[in-house]
Amino acid sequence: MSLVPGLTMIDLRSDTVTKPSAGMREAIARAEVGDDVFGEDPTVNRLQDVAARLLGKEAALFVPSGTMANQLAVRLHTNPGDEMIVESGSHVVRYESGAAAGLSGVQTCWVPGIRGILEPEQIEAAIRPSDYHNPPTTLISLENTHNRGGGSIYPLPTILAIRKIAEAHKVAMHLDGARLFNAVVASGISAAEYARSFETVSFCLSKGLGAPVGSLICSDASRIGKLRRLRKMFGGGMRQAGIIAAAGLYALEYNIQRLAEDHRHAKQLAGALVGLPGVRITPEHVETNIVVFSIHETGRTAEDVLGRLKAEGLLLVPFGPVTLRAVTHLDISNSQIEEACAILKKVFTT
Ligand code: TLP
Repeated sequence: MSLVPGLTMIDLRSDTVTKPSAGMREAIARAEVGDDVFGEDPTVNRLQDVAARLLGKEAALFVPSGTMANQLAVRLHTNPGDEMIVESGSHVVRYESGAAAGLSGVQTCWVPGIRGILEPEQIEAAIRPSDYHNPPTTLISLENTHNRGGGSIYPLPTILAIRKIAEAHKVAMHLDGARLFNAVVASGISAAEYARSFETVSFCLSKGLGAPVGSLICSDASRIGKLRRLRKMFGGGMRQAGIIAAAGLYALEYNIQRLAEDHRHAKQLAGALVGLPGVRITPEHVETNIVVFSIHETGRTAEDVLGRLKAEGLLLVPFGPVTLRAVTHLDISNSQIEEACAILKKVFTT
């Protein structure tokens, strides 16, 4: 439905805007349900089994959001007064309302990466020496793909090197894999291979995979048992959640491989942006479905440009005063991408 009368908006604000397809809605309608707080929802149980198997972990827990999955992991791995190492642009500290401090009493050590990726030496330097003046470093949280990094993929060798350091210092690792399957499809590396280096891994069903709600956190059975109790504490215990879990199962069956199409669309957008007056973008940096670009040299503000794009029928979001983000997803067709490219060209050349 258009936000501007007479215009059908092309919504590239986020891959969270996707709506359940007809097939997914049918799966939702057919879902068998039970009370999941009693562990009796067969569809939730099936989704958790499928997710655990995909990630090569013993067990998984269905939670309402990516934010809750991350924050449950923070709570699980840390005690109040501990420190966790994060990349400065990571979702867990930038977009989760201060939850690590608010819900777990954790101090965060922000390390700036390149397009969201940290080098092993940076992690090693950030781990606090054991001394009672220091907060104990008990968690390293990485993000793959990295949202503010422009959908960048964490190189597997870097993850493996970070894992060695974490083991040497007995520090746990959590992966915010909200868009892990974008990394899987683009790199050809399996989810289980990525997941092996982490005690806990979360991924979202409600982004590029197209489900309306839900994320999973995967780990060993003992940690999942503890997380189940913490989920209850955080208010995330759901009852007949099979209704939404059915959408998740559908998403995992039908919507993983098609992410390649979103990646192709993102590259097409990046290609159209290259060379537009005042726009800065490095197309080779567009690895998955997120396109981040600077409009600094246009002399216009993000707000101004976003208004002009909206008037032409294209929605993006600001990622800073002079930075914009576009995210491709399964509700966007080839012709809408072509139209989006034409709108960008018009707005930046007139
Ligand atoms: N990201 C949203 C916004 O919150 C910024 C978006 O539009 O991209 N981890 C990562 C890497 C995310 O990008 C997001 C959502 C989350 C976690 C949180 O997921 P939800 O929205 O389900 O809490």
